Amino acid sequence: MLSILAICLTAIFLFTASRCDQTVAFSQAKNEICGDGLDNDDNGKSDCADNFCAPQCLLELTVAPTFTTEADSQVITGTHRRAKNITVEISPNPGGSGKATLVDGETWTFTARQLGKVRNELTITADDGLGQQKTVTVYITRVD
Ligand SMILES: [Ca+2]
Repeated sequence: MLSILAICLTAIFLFTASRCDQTVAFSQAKNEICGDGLDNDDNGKSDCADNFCAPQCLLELTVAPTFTTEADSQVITGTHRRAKNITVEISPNPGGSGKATLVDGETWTFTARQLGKVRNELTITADDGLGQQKTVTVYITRVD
């Protein structure tokens, strides 16, 4: 009776040992690296097109506060982050609306022309080319 029990324990030990010898492979999760131009996590989207990069890819737009003028034109400047295009719509619109010039990676400039002696509303819109837009509205009043 004792020898039968020993055989059973050996069988149990062998079964357990064979499970411990199994190799289990874990694949390491890949994260998107924002700004390298590659789809690092293989979800079909790279950099700012990938939601993983959303915090680093927020579009920002600021306007410097200089909005009273004694001439018919006013240079407006500001800063941006990630803007590919900035447009300025002026109402009323005697001098025309247009695109701001992106001076470098962080600043922009626009010259508003033929400002009438009225309160001019400027709607400044930045676009990142990936579907994000940010708009700031400012006013210029010509006082001469
Ligand atoms: Ca990706």
